[in-house]
Amino acid sequence: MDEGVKKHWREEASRPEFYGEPADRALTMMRPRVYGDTPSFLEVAVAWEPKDLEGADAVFLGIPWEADKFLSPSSWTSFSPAEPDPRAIVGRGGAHQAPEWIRKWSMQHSLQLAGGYCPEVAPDFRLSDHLKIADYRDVEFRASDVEDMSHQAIARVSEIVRAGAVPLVFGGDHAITYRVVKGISDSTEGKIGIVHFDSHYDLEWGARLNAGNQFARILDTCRVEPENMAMIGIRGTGIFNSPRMHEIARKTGISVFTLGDVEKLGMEEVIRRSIEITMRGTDRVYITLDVDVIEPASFPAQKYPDPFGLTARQVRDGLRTLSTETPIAGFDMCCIGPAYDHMGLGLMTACRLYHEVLKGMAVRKARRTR
Ligand SMILES: [Mn+2]
Repeated sequence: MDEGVKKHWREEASRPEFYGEPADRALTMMRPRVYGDTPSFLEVAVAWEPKDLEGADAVFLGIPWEADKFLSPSSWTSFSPAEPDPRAIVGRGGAHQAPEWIRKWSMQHSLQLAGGYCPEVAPDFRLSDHLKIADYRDVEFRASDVEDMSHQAIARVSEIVRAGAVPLVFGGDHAITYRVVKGISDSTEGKIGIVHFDSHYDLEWGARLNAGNQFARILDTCRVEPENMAMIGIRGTGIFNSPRMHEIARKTGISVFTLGDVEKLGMEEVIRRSIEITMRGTDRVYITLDVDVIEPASFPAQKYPDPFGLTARQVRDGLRTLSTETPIAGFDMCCIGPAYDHMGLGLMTACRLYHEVLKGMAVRKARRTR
């Protein structure tokens, strides 16, 4: 190694700025916490009230809601506070624990140290140079009260949207998607398209809100048309899919890309078509990701695992293109079961997928302002 370079390196490394922020601040205990010892996502600034959202581009929000808990492989209950059973086979619980654990695993990407440095985008690209990001903590609600949770979640999402920011949400089970889209739809103008990554159609119909009928609610009460909706990764032999659900998708005009379609066409082409579908006559695209669409070997933290899913890399590529090429209305990831993870594998991947959406938004903004 050149002696001059070596000397420069040694001197640079001794400066606090080498890590992006003064080291004494970065290493202090006074780092952002949303509750207890739980850091904010990526240790971004915590928003305590609506005025803290001013000027933000992206705002994280947790909705730690889970209903329909399973008590054993053969029985389940609605709105029970039961804790997840690590031995559960059919019914795995604990999606309400995901917001806390995603935030904890996000510390390894903390913006406090390197500002969200992304050398794969450009040698000098940092998230914090392009986006103002905040964490608006978790929605609070009366335990097991789905209506109270709905009202609280819709209100918090509306505050984020009215501040001009994009809500990036930690579920919860898939019921939370209705509240996020409703909050966006109620506080903005224009139509919204939806990209839905899932192994399940989730096309149930029912008066009581749950994690399988959220899209019927969305299509019925939000500014979203079935023709602007694309489902990606539908597969499997699970109990939640049926030929009749496929028929409903076809009749309403929802576009379905099964796992077989993705394998045949490639993710790039599926995303290209999904952008066409979801942006036709709309202003923005909402993305919802049920993690059971991903191969469970690389994402064990799942409530409804099924082998041979999409690879985490395919999902990453899809999120990357969607967030870079379209104006995102919002994003949520749901049905994560931290109790079933292995050495943080799934939670780490979840963090990176949120990171990917932020990166896409930052690249898009940098392009616009250049
Ligand atoms: Mn699913």
